[in-house]
Amino acid sequence: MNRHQIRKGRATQRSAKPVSGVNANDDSPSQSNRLRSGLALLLLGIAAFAATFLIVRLTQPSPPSVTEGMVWIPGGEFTMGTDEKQGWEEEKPAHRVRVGGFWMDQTEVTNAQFRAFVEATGYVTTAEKKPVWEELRKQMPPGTSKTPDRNLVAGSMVFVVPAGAVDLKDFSLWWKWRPGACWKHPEGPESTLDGKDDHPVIHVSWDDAAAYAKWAGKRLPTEAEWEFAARGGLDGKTYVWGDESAGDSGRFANLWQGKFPEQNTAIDGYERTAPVKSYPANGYGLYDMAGNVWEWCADWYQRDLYRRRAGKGVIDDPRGPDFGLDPKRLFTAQRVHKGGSFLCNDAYCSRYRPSARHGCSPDTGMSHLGFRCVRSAPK
Ligand SMILES: [Ca+2]
Ligand SMILES: [Cu+2]
Repeated sequence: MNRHQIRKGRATQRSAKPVSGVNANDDSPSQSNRLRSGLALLLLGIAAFAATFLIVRLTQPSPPSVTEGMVWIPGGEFTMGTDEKQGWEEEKPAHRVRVGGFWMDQTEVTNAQFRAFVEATGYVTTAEKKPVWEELRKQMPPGTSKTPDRNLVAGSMVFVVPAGAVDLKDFSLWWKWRPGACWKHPEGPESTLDGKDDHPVIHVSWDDAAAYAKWAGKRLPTEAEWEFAARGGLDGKTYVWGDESAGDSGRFANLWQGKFPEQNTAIDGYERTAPVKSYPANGYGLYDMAGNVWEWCADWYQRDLYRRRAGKGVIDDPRGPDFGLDPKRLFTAQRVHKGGSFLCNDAYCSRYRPSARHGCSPDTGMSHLGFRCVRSAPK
């Protein structure tokens, strides 16, 4: 889905259906003068540390030190995609891929982290800008008539719980274009981030995520890096924690319990986003690699990519295709996102598995879509 299909849907709404120690192990010296000189050294040390700390603080602006809140992902060979029954067509077939080591954010980028970026740079996100018709038009079939100006308003896609049971084939029944929705106002203009500093930032487009990453001295992960990291060293498992289905247990991740999309029992404690680190980390110490929010990857999305990789042996550090192409949406180039969200459940999409993948136009923001960053190993 993209901003524009929705807007196009609005335009024709009346006629058709819209759309992240030090070990103090020194024993006490037996003589008091040793103790005194030791104490003096310690105080000196503290003073020197404080001075250095201040200098660093004052001379280095906002971006945090590059590996703060990150973990080292060792890299290696793994099985990407899946042949399992739960897998969707675009996840098949399973194939062998090798990635090099890299640093990865332990958590999804939070509202507090994103705010630091916006305050330091004055960055304005895609969802806060009035859409430009000339840009939208490139994503539509030739000859599409102009979207009325009244529909060209800043906003984003918000998940809205429908009043009752709905046709699961029609996502426009629970995804609503909401003018004024953006990262600061996740449910619409009246909503705020109060109490949500440690929740993942949402309503960020791919462009917004890439801009944040650049500012932080990082980059978005490739799809292969993301999936390798998500698996946490468990090769060929269905879930990031192993083989046990999450079901309605609410134990493993922030997912959907109850009947999607009209009834959310939130047994896991959260109806929408959850603070990062609310659920157990995977084998590499990464949190929320399943559920909570989808995460943008660097790659362009092509639905049939894995079929074209089949039989080609181990693929080395793939960077994705040169352009995005989904045969079902010919005019909309898409970027990959991974990991599923708080909306995922087995009955509807089951896309909280590490092999699951999805595409979205780079200018789209949604209330279940965020990101995290990686950093290449120093050469
Ligand atoms: Ca939940
Ligand atoms: Cu899902």
